Amino acid sequence: MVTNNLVQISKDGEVAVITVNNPPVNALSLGLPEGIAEAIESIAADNQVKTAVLIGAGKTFVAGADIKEFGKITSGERRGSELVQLLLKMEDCRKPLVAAIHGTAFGGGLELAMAAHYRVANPGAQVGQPEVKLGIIPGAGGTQRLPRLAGVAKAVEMCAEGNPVKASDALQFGILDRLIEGDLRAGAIEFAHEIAAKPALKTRERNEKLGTPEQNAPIFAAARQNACHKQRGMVAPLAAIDAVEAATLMRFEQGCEFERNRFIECLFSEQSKALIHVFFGEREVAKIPDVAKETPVLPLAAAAVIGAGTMGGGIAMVFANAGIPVLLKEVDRAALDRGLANIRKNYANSVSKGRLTQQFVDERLNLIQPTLSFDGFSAVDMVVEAVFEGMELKKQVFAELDRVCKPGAILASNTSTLNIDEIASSTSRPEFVIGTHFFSPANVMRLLEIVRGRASSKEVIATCMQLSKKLGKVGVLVGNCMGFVGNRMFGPYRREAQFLVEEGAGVEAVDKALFDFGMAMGPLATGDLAGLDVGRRIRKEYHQQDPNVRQPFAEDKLCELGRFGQKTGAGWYKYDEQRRAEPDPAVPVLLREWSEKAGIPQRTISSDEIVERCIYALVNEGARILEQGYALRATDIDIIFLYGYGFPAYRGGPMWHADRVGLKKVYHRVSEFHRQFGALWEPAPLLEQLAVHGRTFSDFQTGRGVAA
Ligand code: 3H9
Repeated sequence: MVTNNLVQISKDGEVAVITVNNPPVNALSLGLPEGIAEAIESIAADNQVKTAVLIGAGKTFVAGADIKEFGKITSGERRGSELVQLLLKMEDCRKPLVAAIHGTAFGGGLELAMAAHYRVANPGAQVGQPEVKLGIIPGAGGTQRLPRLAGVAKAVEMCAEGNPVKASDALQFGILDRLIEGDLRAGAIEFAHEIAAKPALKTRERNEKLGTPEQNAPIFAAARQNACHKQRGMVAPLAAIDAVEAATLMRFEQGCEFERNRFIECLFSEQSKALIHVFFGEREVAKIPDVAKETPVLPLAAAAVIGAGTMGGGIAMVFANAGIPVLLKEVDRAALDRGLANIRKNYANSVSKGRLTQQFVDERLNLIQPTLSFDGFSAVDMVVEAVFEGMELKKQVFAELDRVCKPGAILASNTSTLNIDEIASSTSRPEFVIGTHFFSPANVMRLLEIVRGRASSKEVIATCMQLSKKLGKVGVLVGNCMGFVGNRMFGPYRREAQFLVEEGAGVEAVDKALFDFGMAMGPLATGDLAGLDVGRRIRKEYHQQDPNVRQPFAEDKLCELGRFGQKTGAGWYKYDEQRRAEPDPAVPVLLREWSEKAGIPQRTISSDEIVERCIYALVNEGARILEQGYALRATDIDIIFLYGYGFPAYRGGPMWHADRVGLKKVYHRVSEFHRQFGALWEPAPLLEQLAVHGRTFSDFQTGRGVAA
């Protein structure tokens, strides 16, 4: 029996099985709630049916509302309350309904399951209310039913933080009634027989876990504090907490209305639009126009890393964490021992913070095999080179790898600045050479820039894109230009931060303005963290000092005083032994002196100008990169900045942010800065063109592949 093409009903004796079938994730697209509602009506009217099981076809139960259809709600085309009505109908059904969950019951999917009278799941399933990650809150009673099943504290945590919960935990919290090993459908039918004669419990009438105001007050206070700290600047987590609080203070219907109003407010917000862009963007970056989905990937069962410094050690941990055995090579025993000690220290920190278990760490450490020679390299499928940043040294390493590695092994460089084609030229197999630019700390940062050399083969690209997922990273393919995408854009951003303090802005004022904008850290504090000497080395190696173009000098001068940042206890700030920053009164005095000598007039600079100068410097360079084809899409640049540089996700990334501000306005400000500050601010031709034609970066998709 079929209700519509998305929902089917079959029967197993007295148990009806309602199967939802909307691949790939059974999202609640238009027609699906309606189909389930029809199915409920038909089983209610069928005298032979005593109970029903609701189950998903394919790899998952229901992963939520169809995010692509939110636009229909904001445009007024759809009310979006079909689901709310369906859930009431399900709860009111006199015949007990059992939701049978595999894969994920997320968002509207969990809301659907909670409106059933019972829930069973297989042990690998996960449940969650991840809406806040999309800048919204549950909109179909999730904040009202979840506290009734799981209690207030758990519901607040799940709705405000949005993280998934394993089936075994969900059982313990009362969200699930039973775990089913083996065949879920059969187990759910058996369960349905068992409960057939029991009452059909309505979740909305189960008030015993809602607590008292005295019990709940500290829970909500702690949740709000946590949200302000961990989800700084985001509106949805606080709205989700308000909505769960409403569940404890109001009748169910009123609570639902409260939730609905907050849901709609959030759905219309800029933050939600930005976060939905990020959700699809994260998936879009995996799509490379000239590398088909079917491109064969190379086997990747064993790897090697050259260099056990901070980056090399971190990269070895990343492979080990993904269960891939990895050789870690250094040139001398002392360096190798130092590298291993750092890895152990990093793991020990994670254990002490409760993020990893000792057993996990022991298993991972066993996968990292230290070595001083190339023995064993002939057996690995991929090598990542992470030696000191110098072309001659890298070429020597790659020539050696070419000699010792088997044909077909991928030779990757972790360079952050050097030309991949030149590195590849030292091998006889440039098609197997590629850049894999990890971000520090490699075991934490989610970005992996995959740098396409002129000769990198499609199989090698496809393998590295797939590998990024396996390693828990977001891989973004970029072209081979100086600094690739991220660092090439970050340069002008940090340059402006320096110019601003040279013109009279305070160090803390610059960092605070960008922190308040939402950046994880201010640009000057970031310099201290990375080491001011690192930037100086790169500037020395690559920048032809054109006397007609203004260059920042403050960081070079700080370096001359031995102030390299956190590692020397002083840079833009001074640091105590725990590397806690404190403003250093010596710095403004030095800055005034240097600026006076350089003849730079001092003035008061607003926080708006600070943000515009730094962020539009990013955007202008991003426009050049996009036009030159070094990034595939504006979205790719956005994802790079979110996962590699601490750009706030709720602003969608620099290019999305510029689109929302309006490219006309951005172009206008960039042109003003050009007149005021000179050549470095020349507007990118693409920015000008899009602004003049009233278009956006999102409209502009090169679709021609990344330039090699
Ligand atoms: C909500 O429910 C609001 C409610 O309170 C009710 C309001 C009234 N919609 O991630 P994958 C696509 S808000 C549309 O690569 P995986 C995805 O874009 C929603 N499309 O697979 C991709 O498309 P493509 C709350 C969706 O196995 C394809 O499916 N729910 C949706 O790595 C495969 O996805 C969520 O936030 C969707 N809801 O991971 C859950 N979900 O192939 C969001 C996925 O064209 N989804 N797609 O690129 C997820 O977390 C993951 O997709 C999931 C599967 C874990 C389910």
